[in-house]
Amino acid sequence: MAEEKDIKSPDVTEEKRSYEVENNEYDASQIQILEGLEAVRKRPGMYIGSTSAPGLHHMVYEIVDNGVDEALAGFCKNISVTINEDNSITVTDDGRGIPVDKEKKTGKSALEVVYTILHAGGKFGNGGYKVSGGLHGVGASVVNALSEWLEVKVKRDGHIHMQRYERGKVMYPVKVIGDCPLEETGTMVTFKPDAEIFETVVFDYKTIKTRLRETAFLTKGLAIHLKDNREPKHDKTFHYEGGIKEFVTYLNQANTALYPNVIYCDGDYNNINVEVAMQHTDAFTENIYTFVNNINTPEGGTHLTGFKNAITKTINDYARANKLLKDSEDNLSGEDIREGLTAIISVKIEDPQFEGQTKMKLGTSDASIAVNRVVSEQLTYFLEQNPQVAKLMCEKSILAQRARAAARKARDLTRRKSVLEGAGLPGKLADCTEKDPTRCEIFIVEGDSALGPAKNCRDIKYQAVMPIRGKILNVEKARLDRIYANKEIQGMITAFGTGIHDDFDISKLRYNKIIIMSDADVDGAHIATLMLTFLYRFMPELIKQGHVYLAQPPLYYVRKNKKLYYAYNDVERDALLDKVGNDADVQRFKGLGEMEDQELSETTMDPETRTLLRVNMDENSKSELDLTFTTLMGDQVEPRRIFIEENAKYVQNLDV
Ligand code: 0RA
Repeated sequence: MAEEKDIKSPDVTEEKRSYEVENNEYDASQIQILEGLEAVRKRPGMYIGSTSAPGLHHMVYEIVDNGVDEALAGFCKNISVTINEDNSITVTDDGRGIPVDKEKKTGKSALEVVYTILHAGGKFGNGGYKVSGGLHGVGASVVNALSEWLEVKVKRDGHIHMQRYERGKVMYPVKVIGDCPLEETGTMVTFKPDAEIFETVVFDYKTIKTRLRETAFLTKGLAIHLKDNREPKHDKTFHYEGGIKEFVTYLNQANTALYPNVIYCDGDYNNINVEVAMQHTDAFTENIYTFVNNINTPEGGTHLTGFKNAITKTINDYARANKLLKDSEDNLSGEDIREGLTAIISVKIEDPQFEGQTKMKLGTSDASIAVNRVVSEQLTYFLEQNPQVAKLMCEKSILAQRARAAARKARDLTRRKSVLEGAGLPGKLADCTEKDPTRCEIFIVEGDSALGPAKNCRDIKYQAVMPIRGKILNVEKARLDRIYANKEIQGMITAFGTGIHDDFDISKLRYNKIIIMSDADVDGAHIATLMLTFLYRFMPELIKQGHVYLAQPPLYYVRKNKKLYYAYNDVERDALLDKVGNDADVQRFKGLGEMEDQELSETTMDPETRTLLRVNMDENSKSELDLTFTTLMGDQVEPRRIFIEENAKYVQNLDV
C-alpha cells in the first residue's frame, strides 16, 4: 500500500500505553479467540456456504456489506472495491471508521475485537439496520479467519490505525501508523483468501460486478467503485440516486414497458421501512425480487405476501369501481395482475426473522402488514392520479385472465388425454428400456435427420431420444395458453414426467440427465437457447438441481497418417494442427445428421468418451439471469445487439 511510505513511523511508547493490558487476561481471551477462528477454518462451509467460487466471492460481499451498513446508518457515501493483481481484495469506505478505543473487559481495541471474535460485528449499537442477518451474515472475523493475511487501516480521530492478521492470528496490537486530517475518516481492508481453504482463489470480475451493481441499486445515493487491476483491467462506478426505481428500469431495458412510469411506494410502519418499485412490460413472466436489509430473499416471505395481497386487492377494487371489470365477471387473480410485472420489494427491519429450508425466507409477520399498508395506500393514490396507466394495467390483467382460462382448458385436455391413453408417452419418443430414472438420460435432438443416427448409436438400455421439430416456441413471447397448446412442448412435458408450473414435481422426473443435442452452428445454438429458455422459465428446478446438459458435438475432424482426431472449437483445431503438422486433412462437420454412427457415438453420446456441459445457475444474481433471457429472447432489438457485441468474443465454435 503506497500511502504507507510517507507516513511517519509509529510512536512506540504511546502505542504501549494505550494498548497495554493485564497479561494473563489477554492470554486467556486470546486462546478462546483462536479456538473460535479455528472452528471457522475447520468448517468454512458452515460460515460462508462453500469453499468453491461462491464462497470465495462471499468473502468480498461480507466486507462490502459492513461498509453498506455504515452507508445505511447515514455516514458513508463511497465504497471502493479493488481486485488487486495478486487476487487480494481491497475494500475502502469513507464511513466513521471502525472504533479503535479499547474495550474495558479485554483491554483490546474494538477494531481487534471486530476482526477476531466471531459474531462481534453486530454488537455495536450502530443505530441503523444491520445488513448482516441472513444465514451468512457472519462478518469480518470469518473473512479474517479464512484469509492468508488481512490488513485493516482505520482513519479516525486524526490518526491512521492499523492491524495485521495472518490466518486470523493477530500480528501486533493495533498501532498508529500516521496522522490524517481530523475530518478524514474511514476504513480500508485488504485481504487475501487462503489457498489452503478455497478450491479457487481467483476472483471473477463479472460476478463481483453484478453483485455490487445490485447493492448500489438497493442503497440509493451510495457510490460503489469497482476496479480490477488484473488483465484485462476494468474500472466502473455504480451510483443510483433513484435506487430501486432505477433497478426496475434496468431490468426492463430489454422489454417494452406498458406505461412510462415506474411506480414507487415507500414508508415506515412499526419500525419497518418499506420501499417498492414496480412496472409492467408487455412480457408474460413475472419478475419480483425481494430483499431484507439488502439481503436477497429468493424464497420470498411475509414482505412478498404483503405486496401480492396489496396489489391484488387494490387493482381489483379499482377495476370494479371504474367498471373495467363487470359485476358479473370474476375477480382478477394475483397471477393475472402480475403477468409481465417487474418489481423490487426492499424492507429494512431491525431484527429480521428468517425461516424456510435455507433461512432465506422472511418470517417477520409485521413485514406483511407494513408492505401491504404502504403499497395499498400509495398504489390506490397512483391509480387515481394516472387513469390511463390504471386502464392499461387492468386491460392487460383481463387479457391474462382470459388466456389463463384457455390454458386451463388446454392443460385439462392434455391431462385427460394422458389418463385415457395410459402412460401417454409421446409417439416420437424413442424411450430407453431401463426403468430406474436415476440411470436414464434423454437426448433432445433437432429434426428427424439427426434422429436416425442418434437412435442407431445410443445405448437403448439407458439412453432415450426425442426429436423436436425445428425451432420450438419462444416461451418468452407467448402466453400460457399457446405454450400448453404447443405440440413440441407438450411432448417434452410428458416425456420428462415432471409437469410444469403449479403441477411441477421433480420426484416424477423420468431421466437423470436431459441433454440438449443440437448442431454446432447458429441454428443449433438458437434451438439450444429456445430449449434453455423453456426449461429456465417452466422447470427451473431441473437446472438448479443439475439435470440439464448441452451435448458438445465436435466442429472439425483432423486426419493424419490414418489417425483421426476431433476438435471441438477453432482453438483446439489449431492446437491439434500444431501437434500433428499443418499438412493434416481438416474437415468441418456439417451437422449431427451427417455424422457416421460411430463418430456421433464417440464424440457426443457415449458416456465413456463424450464431453457434456452441465447447465447451472447462480441464484445470487437471479435478476441478472432473468435480464439475460429477456435480452436474448424478448422483443427489444437494440439491447440484444449490444449483448451480442459484448459477448461475441466468448463464442468460438459457432459457424457465423
Ligand atoms: C460501529 C460504530 C462506529 C463505526 C462502525 C461501527 C463502523 C463499522 C465499519 C465496518 C466497515 N466500515 C465501518 N465503518 C464504521 C462508530 C461509532 C461512532 O463513531 O460514534
